[in-house]
Amino acid sequence: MARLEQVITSIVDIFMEYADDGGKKQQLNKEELKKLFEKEIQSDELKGKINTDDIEEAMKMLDQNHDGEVNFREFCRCVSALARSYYQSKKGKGGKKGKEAEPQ
Ligand SMILES: [Ca+2]
Repeated sequence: MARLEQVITSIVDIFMEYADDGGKKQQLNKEELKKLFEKEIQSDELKGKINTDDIEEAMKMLDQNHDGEVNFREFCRCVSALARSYYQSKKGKGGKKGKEAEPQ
């Protein structure tokens, strides 16, 4: 499978695996979200972006429709936010400052 396809199917598979773990299906509750972050995010760089110690806070940020759980749409938002912040940090590190003056 091509790399991007792997990523896309992984996002879906990971969500479904943890969402169906227990409780309501197709939704991540607090315990499932915590387990997912702990097991599926290992690098310090990305770990630093999510406060896994304070899952209440993480849930509050991700739970856009305030039903107390994270649905697939909310999970995707989280993944893309992580990707964006990883991109920003990578770009900042290797990039030549001054050459690309991008408005924030
Ligand atoms: Ca929700």
